[in-house]
Amino acid sequence: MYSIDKKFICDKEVSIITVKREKIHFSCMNYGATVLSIMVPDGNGKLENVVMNYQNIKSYDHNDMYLNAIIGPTSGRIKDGEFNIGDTTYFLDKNFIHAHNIHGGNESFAFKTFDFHLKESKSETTIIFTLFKDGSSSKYPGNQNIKISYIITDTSVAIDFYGTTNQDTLLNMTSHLYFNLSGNLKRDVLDHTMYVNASRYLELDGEFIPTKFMLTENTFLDFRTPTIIKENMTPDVRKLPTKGIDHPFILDSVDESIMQVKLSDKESKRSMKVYTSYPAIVIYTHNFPDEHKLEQNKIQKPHMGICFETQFEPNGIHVDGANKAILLKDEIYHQKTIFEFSVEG
Ligand code: FUC
Repeated sequence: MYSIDKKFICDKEVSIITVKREKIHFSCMNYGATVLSIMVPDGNGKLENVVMNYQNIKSYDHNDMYLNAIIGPTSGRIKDGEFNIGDTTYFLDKNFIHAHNIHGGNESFAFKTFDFHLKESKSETTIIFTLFKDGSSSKYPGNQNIKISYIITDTSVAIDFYGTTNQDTLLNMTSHLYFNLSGNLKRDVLDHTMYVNASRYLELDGEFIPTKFMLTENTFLDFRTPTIIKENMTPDVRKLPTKGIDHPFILDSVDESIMQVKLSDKESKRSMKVYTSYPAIVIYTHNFPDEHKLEQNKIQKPHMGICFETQFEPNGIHVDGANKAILLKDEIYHQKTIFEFSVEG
């Protein structure tokens, strides 16, 4: 069952789509193909929201945290905001410390209004968002047809990322969902337990630019055995320039059937498993809150959410040995990420 409502974000009319299935309520809007809430049961069967969301819909207008939005054409930072394909250099917006590109710059998909339609069957409801990116008004080459689908079953939300281009281009899309399994943001995520299938990560330079492959072993980024987040994210780690985890984890084996992340909250008994066809996940522990209030008028504090931004290695075009995320003319871009919810313990 689904319903569609209209609201205004400043001068933009947006559609809010709400899907209600027995054990999951999901809501999103066509601005940024942004998720507004995901409600799943706790150990007592109580449905509560497990993503951060703003109190006021207007806060989503060009939100600096990219809260729950779809990001593209590229995710993460691109050094100096430029890249080459063949003999051509492309210059992007330098919207991170006026030096580098982050999350696609001013033309980020997070700030676009998508078209949409829905499909529903007994086992799933699918919201299909489509966007045409016109190469003539873009800093990225090519016209692109983008399709982002949210597939909601009784226990999972899957995101299907699809795109085509008529010119070789860079394409690296992600979802910037901020999870918190405590339910309605009762606690921060530092007491959540996390497993990540990654023995390598990308080191960041002083300006947060991913530079080279390193081993997670003996670092605060080693979550190959399930670990309470705050055990690794010590006060010292929270004093780093990143103020917590904000790193690309390189998955040990890439296959949509492999559980790459497991996040659990003992108190609510909620767990979430992440599956993806992408080779990397940027894990970000919400280290830089903004000034907007969250639902139930909550003031933001660090680490109230955690993002699993599945993607090709950010800045891969400038990193030796990384996926470059170049999509060739007439090639098809197709990746999938699944967030699966359960109750355990
Ligand atoms: C993540 C991080 C950033 C940033 C942003 C909102 O992808 O890598 O540091 O703050 O999202």
